[in-house]
Amino acid sequence: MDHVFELVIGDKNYSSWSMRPWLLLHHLDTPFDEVPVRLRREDSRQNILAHSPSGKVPALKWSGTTVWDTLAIAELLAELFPDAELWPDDPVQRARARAVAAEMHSGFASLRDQLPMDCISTIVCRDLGLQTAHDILRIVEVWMDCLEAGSDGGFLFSRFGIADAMYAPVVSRFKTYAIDLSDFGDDGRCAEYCRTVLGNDSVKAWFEGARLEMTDRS
Ligand SMILES: N[C@@H](CCC(=O)N[C@@H](CS)C(=O)NCC(=O)O)C(=O)O
Repeated sequence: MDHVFELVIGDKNYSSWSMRPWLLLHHLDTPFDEVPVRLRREDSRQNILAHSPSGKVPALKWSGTTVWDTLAIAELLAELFPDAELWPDDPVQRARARAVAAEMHSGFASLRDQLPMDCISTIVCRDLGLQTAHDILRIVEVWMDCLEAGSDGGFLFSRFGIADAMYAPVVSRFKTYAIDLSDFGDDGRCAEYCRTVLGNDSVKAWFEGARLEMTDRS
């Protein structure tokens, strides 16, 4: 069955939540329309509310309804495209992937606050706060654990999936702020994982979109 999708997103350079479902749709290679809404403007809330009852992006319009939360959109896509294995097929791995994705969805507030996503920029951050450092330590621990458990495809659960989409904006932040993960216990696997994510076609396409968007505005 062909699905008709409209994804309401914020600025590609800044909207980390928008990036996640966009990556999944792009990865699925299924057609979808983008509905861009600019953030950080006086009329942003009003413009988002025209599409999304939560007043936040992303929101996915599909089959006469609107799904307004990143994780809910990811779950819907996993359900609609079972062959893509956006969650791992193995139940134990799937349970772990869900925990890893949920931890991102509900956590790492300090990292998100102190190091906002800015895909195209390089920014010097001289003083990471203690809480942000704790967040990075935990992310390295999570990634190492996944990559240790036999991730032969280079992604957290081998194939690109929801867990990777959830952490892709974190990889973008680590690049922007030049975070050296070896300072946080990485033995090289996390740095390699970042390179894999940054080399992913969907991630590259999002970055290119962010670059074009910002070029158009300058
Ligand atoms: N829990 C939501 C969070 C979404 C969210 O916070 N989105 C931000 C943009 S990245 C937003 O829409 N902020 C409203 C605004 O900037 O006006 C989700 O998972 O989708």
